[in-house]
Amino acid sequence: DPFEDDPLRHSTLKVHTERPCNAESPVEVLDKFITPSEQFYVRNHLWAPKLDPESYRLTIELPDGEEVAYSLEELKKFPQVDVTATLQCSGNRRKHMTEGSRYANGLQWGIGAISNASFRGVRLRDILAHAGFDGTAEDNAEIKHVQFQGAEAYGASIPLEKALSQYGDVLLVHEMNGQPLPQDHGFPLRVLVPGHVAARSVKWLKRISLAEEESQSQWQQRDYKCFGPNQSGSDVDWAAAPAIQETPVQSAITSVKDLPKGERLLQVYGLEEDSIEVKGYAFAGGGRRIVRVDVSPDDGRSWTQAELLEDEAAGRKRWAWTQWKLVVPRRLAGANFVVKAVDEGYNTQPGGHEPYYNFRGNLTGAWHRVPYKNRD
Ligand code: MTE
Ligand code: MO
Repeated sequence: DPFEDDPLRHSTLKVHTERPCNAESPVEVLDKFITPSEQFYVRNHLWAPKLDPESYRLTIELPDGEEVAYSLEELKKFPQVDVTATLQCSGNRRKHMTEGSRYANGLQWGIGAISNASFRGVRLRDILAHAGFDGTAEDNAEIKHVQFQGAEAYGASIPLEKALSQYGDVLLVHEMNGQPLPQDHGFPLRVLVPGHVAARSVKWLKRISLAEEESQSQWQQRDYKCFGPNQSGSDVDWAAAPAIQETPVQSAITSVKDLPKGERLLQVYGLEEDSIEVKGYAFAGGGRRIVRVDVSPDDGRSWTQAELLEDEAAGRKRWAWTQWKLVVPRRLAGANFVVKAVDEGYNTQPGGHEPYYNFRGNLTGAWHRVPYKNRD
């Protein structure tokens, strides 16, 4: 039984499948800036390897085939870097694409295949330089990708440019929220590729290779790609679409609640009236900041701007989600609340799912609608 060493999981995780473990963060923690590690979503394609930190070795394969191996102790001697980053599965909100359009293949995730944590580790570029791979992406024109191999069979790759960038913050992490990485999140070492789809942040990292080609794994070559709304798995040229790396703008409503007397809205309208508090998250890939969150209390007829909550995020770019909040008078509420966010490139989200339907249900990002009453 390959799953016999899988860890116990927190009872509040919303489990989609147990073997392999695929579980969402519970909605109660999605409106906290830092997700507690035991409630961080889990996305495993296979089992969760139980690795011995003493005998653990990371192997780096250089372009000429030479291999350099590092123990955990050796890796921890490099400068330690903290990065606060959101990981989002490519399938986050796939359920909404299915509901808003047609069935999209894969786990029917709600809004919880996303979480945010502080990570500590060493810069990949430092380790590569130490292993003998120095210089810029331009200096190494024939090498285009950094491939990562996990201890089970999972593999993925990222462009060399991201790996070597001073501003890329690609880390080999051994701590999450101030503790050693939990087993489900890649103990003893995982890659953190902030701003990219979480599929590239390979857990239980065993091997790094510098190559001309992307990873040949199905997770690089097939699963995490998007096609047109009319295309299906039987008629696409897989090689024609690029593997997902940076991700588009995302936002979701995590709660809509009537405020109790005493916390109702006073200041804006001059009198106390029944009010509703709406909260949620917004996130953009590529290190792009969220600059605005628009919320509609009436299905998109009228809009108002949510307050973007303050936080402390480490990193050379904005790798973390932004939490937001809004209080609106109840008299403005229609059947549904709606949210959409805008990033610093003025990118925003599509109004509906149909034009963005893709048969794999990747990168669902249409406006998130939540009924005011009867919310599940
Ligand atoms: N790494 C390995 N070795 N095995 C995996 O199954 N899943 C990937 C990525 N890295 C995976 C992996 C996917 S698709 C996602 S969304 C993230 O890990 C999930 O990370 P998490 O479980 O820490 O939230
Ligand atoms: Mo994922």
